[in-house]
Amino acid sequence: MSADKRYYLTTPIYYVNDVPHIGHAYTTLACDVIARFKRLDGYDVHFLTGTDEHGQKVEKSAAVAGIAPQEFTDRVSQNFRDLADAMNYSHDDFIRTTEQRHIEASQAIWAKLKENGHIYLGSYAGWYAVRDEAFYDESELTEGEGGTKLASSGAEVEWVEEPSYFFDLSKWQEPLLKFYEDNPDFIAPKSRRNEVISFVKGGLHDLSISRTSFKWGVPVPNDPDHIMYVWLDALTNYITAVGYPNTDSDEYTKRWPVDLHMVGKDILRFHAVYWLAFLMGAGIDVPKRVFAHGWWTNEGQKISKSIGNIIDPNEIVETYGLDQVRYFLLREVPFGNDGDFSNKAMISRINSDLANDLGNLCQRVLSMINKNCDAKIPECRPADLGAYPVNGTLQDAHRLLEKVRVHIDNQAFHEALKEIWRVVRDANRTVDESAPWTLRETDPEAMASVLYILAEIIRHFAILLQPFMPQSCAKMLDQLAVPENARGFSQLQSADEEAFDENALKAGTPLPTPEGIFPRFSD
Ligand code: ME8
Repeated sequence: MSADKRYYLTTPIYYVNDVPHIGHAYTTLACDVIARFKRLDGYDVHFLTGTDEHGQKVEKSAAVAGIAPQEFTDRVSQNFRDLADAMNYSHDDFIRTTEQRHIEASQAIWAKLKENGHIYLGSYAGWYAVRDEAFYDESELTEGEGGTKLASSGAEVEWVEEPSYFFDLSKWQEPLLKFYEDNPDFIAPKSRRNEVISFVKGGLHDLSISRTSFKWGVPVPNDPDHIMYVWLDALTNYITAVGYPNTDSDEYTKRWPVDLHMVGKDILRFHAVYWLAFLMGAGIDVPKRVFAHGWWTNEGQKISKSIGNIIDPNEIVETYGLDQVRYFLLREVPFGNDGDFSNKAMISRINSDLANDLGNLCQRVLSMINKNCDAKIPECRPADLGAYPVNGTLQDAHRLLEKVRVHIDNQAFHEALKEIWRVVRDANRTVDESAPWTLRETDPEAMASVLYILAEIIRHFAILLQPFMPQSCAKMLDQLAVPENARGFSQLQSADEEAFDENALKAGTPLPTPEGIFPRFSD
């Protein structure tokens, strides 16, 4: 496979102290859709997710649970793997930062940074927020209740004073700014790129990258009194997973640099500033792109364990169905913006787009074929091609892949779905205009042609929508008797052909009895 047909993408690795909620499900879902899309489009994909298991926050949570940190992380990391199964994610690897391969990689990047002269020993005195696992300047703090001090994220900070190794981040301001300028698509969306640039322009301080006041982390090479700062350890997971420090290995040379780091807006700075500088310092190629998506709230409120309004993905999947949830999350909110989850919005989206538009189209076309065409794929008379309104819709369906591909490459999932739905709605309109039920009386062969064309249109939708709704599309393709090995994007017809190509549905193929795929919900 040629080098440009490879795609490596990652999710953040999630802190194991939290219960997985809709926010975590969202980021990994977005990556899952891209991974599935690229595979169907002929790419050799590597899709990585996992859990971030070191640091003070996890150590504290384990102490509260009354068990050793390793036992605690073994238990709670499983929650994230269960979520991955429940959401039907297709990741190729699930990394845990407590694994030996990762400890070795983290120590290796540290040694490289040290060897290249970017690490020095000093002592840290300043503010630290355990919740964010981040250091803050006095100027960034506000006064909280009872005289506490709060970081800009709302997390409480504590004063930390201890010996620490530092990374010479202050020296990277100019190289970083030059990199952002030379690579305008590195940070997306644009508004977030501007935020990062102004942060870096504001000046960078050297970064404390080791701690001595607790133990739960990767030991610093040759100085085991120190453990590595959890973010340096965590970010390194992205190269651990492709075999670092074995940079000559096939896996590493094939996969790195990564094509896309998908993150939430809360952790963009760590990826687009610190990670970039660490990699540059270690002489490692840098990522091609970082996309920072927006934040979900629940019925207008911030999602938080303390408020008790966490949306459990398992519960909404149970209520609405897995593919319905997958569709809603990526269709409802322009990817990159913040979004609000509400049951009302979910029901309205499912009913209008899935039940009324796509579901109804499939149901009416497949039932007509079942009743009037002996439950077999009908024949399309060449003379009828171009003669009925459904033909225009067929041409539009042929053009969809090209358009949708661009949106997926821009991580514009909502645009990709909108593009497909324009044609889905059009298909419902042109069935009415082509009126196969009237043709049944006047010209049954023309009715067969119209139904064949509609079945071909549905085949295109079902193949294209697989990344978003894998199970439902599999049902749609089963109902059209499309073999499992004929469901890739290479089976879609390209726009410039006049007649049907060899991948089109074969007349005479027997079809199963149609079944509804997207039930309506009462509002
Ligand atoms: O930050 N809306 O882990 P984390 C949308 N371990 N996305 C949300 C969300 C919400 N309300 N809440 C969480 C960490 N997320 C580090 C990452 S990476 C080397 C280390 C998603 O468990 C979003 O992707 O706090 C966010 O960036 C991530 O969960 C934070 O997960």
